[in-house]
This record gives sequence, C-alpha cells and structure tokens, in this order.
Amino acid sequence: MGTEVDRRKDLGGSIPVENVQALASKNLKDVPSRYIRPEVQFDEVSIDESLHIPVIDMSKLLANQLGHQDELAKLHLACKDWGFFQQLINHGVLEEAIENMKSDIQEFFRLPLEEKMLCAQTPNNIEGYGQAFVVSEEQKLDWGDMLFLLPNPVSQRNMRVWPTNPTSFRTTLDKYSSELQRVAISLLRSMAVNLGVDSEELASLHKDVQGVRMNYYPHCTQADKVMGLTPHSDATGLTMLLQVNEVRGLQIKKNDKWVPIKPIPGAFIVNVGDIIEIMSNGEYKSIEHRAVVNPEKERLSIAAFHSPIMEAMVGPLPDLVKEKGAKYKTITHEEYVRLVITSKLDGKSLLDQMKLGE
Ligand SMILES: O=C(O)CCC(=O)C(=O)O
Repeated sequence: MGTEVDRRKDLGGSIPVENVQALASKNLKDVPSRYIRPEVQFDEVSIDESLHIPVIDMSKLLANQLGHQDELAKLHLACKDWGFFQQLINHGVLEEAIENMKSDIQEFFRLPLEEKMLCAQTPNNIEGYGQAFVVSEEQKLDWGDMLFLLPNPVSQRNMRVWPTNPTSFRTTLDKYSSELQRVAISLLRSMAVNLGVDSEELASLHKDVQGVRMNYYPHCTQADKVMGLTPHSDATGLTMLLQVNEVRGLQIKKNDKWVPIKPIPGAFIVNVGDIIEIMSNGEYKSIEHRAVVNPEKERLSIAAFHSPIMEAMVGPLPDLVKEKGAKYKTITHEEYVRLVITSKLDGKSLLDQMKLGE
C-alpha cells in the first residue's frame, strides 16, 4: 500500500496546455478560439450597490470578547445565506507575512518562463506551475496560469516544485501558510459552535491539510470574451483568498447574478467550500465564484484551501442528520479528491453528484 505521499502523487493531474502569460505577451488581436467563451457576454453582472456582503470581525469571534455572541450570529448567517464573507483586518495574521507573500509571488511570476518552468507540474500531479482542471483536448481554457503547492502536512511537501527564486519564497510561504492554517482552524471552531456540534468536530479533521494556489491572470486584448477562472465552488473545506494587487476580478453568484467583489484592504475573503456544505448537511452553502480578466493589467490572487485529512470520511456530521436525515453521500476523502482532480470545473456540478434523493 502506498504512503500518503505516494497516494497524493497519483491522484491525477491536468493535461498540459500553453502558458497563458507567454501567450498574452504577444498581444494578439484575436486570442485563440479555445479561450473564447461566447456565454460570458450574456452573463448578468450585478450593479446593485445595496448588496451588503457580510464582514466578520475575527477578534470578536474569540470567547469573552465584547460582541462575541453577535459576531457568531453574523458568521452563522454569512455561512448560511452567502457561503462567503469578507473578514476584517482583525484576523491576527501578521502584516509582514502577507506583504512578503504578495511581493514574492509577484516576483516569481515576473521571472522568465524557463525559470518558472523549473517548478512545472509533472504528469499525473496537480502540484507545481501550470494549469489545472484541463481534462480533455476539446475543453475551453481559462486565461490564467497558477502555481499550486501543498504546504501542509509539512512532512509531505514536494520541494521540487517549491521555487527557490526569489530566495525568500520558501520561508515566506512557510510562514504565510502556517498563519492562515491557524486562522482557518479558529474559524472552523466558531462554525462548529454555530452548527451546534462539538467545537473540535470540524477543526480536528482540517488540522493539517492545506493547499495554496497562486493565480496569475495576464491582461487580455479580448478580456470581455475570456474567463480567468471558470465558475466553480471550492471542492475543499474552507478557503481564504487574498487579493494580491489592486486589480479586481473576483465575482460571486448571488440570486443568479454575478456580483463583483471589492476586497477590503488587509482583509481576507473567506469561502465556505463544498466539503463544509456536505459536513453541515446543507445548513451552510458553498459559493459559486469566478475570476474575470482585465484588458490592460495583470491580476494576481492567492487562495489557501483547507481540507480534511485523507483518511477522513466526507459526509454529513452524524449529529446533523438525526432530525432530517442525510442529504449527501458519505465517501472517503481520497475518493472525493480523485473525483475533483479529474473533473472539469463546472459550477457546483461536483456537489450535485454528492446529493442524495434528487
Ligand atoms: O482569483 C480569484 O479571485 C479567485 C481564485 C479562486 O477562486 C481559486 O483559486 O479557486
């Protein structure tokens, strides 16, 4: 039987495709047809300024703080109604860790292609520099490249794909990822309390598995016809997203419209992922989101995904099925990850496969 490392390696990968940053640098008047998404121009984008996206003050979530109960209630509503919230600067992540991460990842993506390719994904593996979720030669492609690394568990890091240029990169990611892991666990404790289960129930499962996807979306001469990242919900537990530069592009789906998100400086954007939707037996909803591209400027973002350990079962928590019965199947996390990696991104379709009785 393979070790955890072996299992992780052969879970599946993505078909290699052209580097988008290199393609964008050609400034072609017409981008290749595989990137053109005719549907994009028909999608409705909300201009409703009255939509108040929940903002959660992390410091108030900690017990014995003034406003603790109110903030817990706000968090509960945000997870139920939106599956999404912006979190104020009081998350406790050191500013230095965030700024170093932003600057090192920008420096990495500025390197010549040959240098970045030293960290390229290898066949059948999602870690490294490249693209993800390309599962067929016919499929439409996203206008973006990514560097995907798995900082946790530390013992299973694949250092071959961790950049050494800039020289500070490894230390920076190490610090950044451990800070975010700590905050994610703390949020999961508050979410469990809100769901009425033991406070460690979600946290203990998510304590040591974390992936970090650093997204690079180059400018595009036909920005209104391409998609930086296809609409999807995160197949993981909890995601903390950081906007790296000043260019906006994240949109979330609310009431069948795409709502552009204006990040709060210093805040993280937090998404409920499919696994929390499943574990909460549908009480919390994962959010469908996408990234659009700018006609003149590059955009960068960093998504940190927190997932259960491979041995965990992905299914509704036993305490939450007593009254209404299970609304989702239970499968091993390994089976679930295999399904995710070998599927095309497609809204919340993966989650539909987990639903029972529909
Ligand atoms: O770039 C963004 O704002 C979204 C990134 C994202 O959704 C992801 O990496 O899964």
